Amino acid sequence: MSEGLYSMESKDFDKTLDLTKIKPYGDTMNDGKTQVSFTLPVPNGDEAIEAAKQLMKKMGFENPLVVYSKELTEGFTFFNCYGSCTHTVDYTSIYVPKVESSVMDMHETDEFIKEHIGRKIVIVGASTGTDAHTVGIDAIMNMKGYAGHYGLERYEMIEALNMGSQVPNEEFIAKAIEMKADALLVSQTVTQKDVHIQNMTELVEMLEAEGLRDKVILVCGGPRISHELAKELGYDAGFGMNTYADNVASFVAQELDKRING
Ligand code: B12
Repeated sequence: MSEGLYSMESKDFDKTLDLTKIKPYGDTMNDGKTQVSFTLPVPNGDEAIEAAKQLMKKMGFENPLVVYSKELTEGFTFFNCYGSCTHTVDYTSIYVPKVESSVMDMHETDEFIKEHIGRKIVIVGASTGTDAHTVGIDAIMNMKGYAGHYGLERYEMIEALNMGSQVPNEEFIAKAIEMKADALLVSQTVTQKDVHIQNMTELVEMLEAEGLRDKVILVCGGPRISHELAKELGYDAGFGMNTYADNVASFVAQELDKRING
């Protein structure tokens, strides 16, 4: 067997992993190989492909390659491109604020609530404002749950009400008052033009005006929500993708315990 090719390659491979300067990995360490896709508002053709390549260079990609281009509708072309990223990131200096609670399963949370709170916790949730996406809040609240994790409605020690989608902030607050909610769960999926920021901020302002903000645990979630953003907007916690009811229930139970029992 000819060993030439293989031995050459392994000798030439860059295997240096420097966590202070990481970049995308394609075939070998530090090659920076990245796939990027975008649409330009021009008809497909040689000029469009050249424009896409020039844009890739401006984005910091060396050797840009357009591997696919297709006119989506008249005057708009979609591109799939490859290139080598020239930028790096210092992984060792990264800090991501996260919700500080230990995650318990449903039974552990129910036991925790019995022991520390001594009554059912009332939780009201909704996809608020103009947002019509229900699957996220359903995943957290519906009895049957999501990906093998039961939702809040299944918890023995949680009284959960899922108000569904497109719930105006006024209605959401009115229901919270009526049910004497301990915690409010807001789901926001559409983030176009930052509509979620406006809507989430409005809720905080309305709760403050009603003198309710400190009386409830305010939690938000959605695919583009982070704990950091949630805190910035005046929420107690924020959860993003791959959240389960376990994460939320554990946080709410432990936070309520802190507030009631110190
Ligand atoms: C299904 C869907 C719809 C359905 C929704 C049906 C329904 N009953 O929900 C319909 C067709 C109605 C729809 C409409 C629209 N949609 Co839509 N939709 C989707 C789609 C395909 C899936 C979303 C979903 O169900 N995900 C599955 C759930 C389980 O994931 P999740 O929501 O992220 O939830 C998890 C976490 O985020 C978190 N979580 C979510 N909420 C909460 C809340 C709390 C309190 C906590 C703790 C955690 C939590 O936990 C969940 C479980 O882990 C996505 C694309 C995609 N593949 O994601 C687009 C998408 C979300 N839609 C999009 C858009 C633009 C729209 C429309 C504006 C389209 C239009 N021009 O009309 C409209 C908006 C209508 C409106 N007024 O809101 C964009 C949003 C872009 C953006 N960032 O703003 C997406 C990303 C598609 C895209 N790539 O463009 N959509």
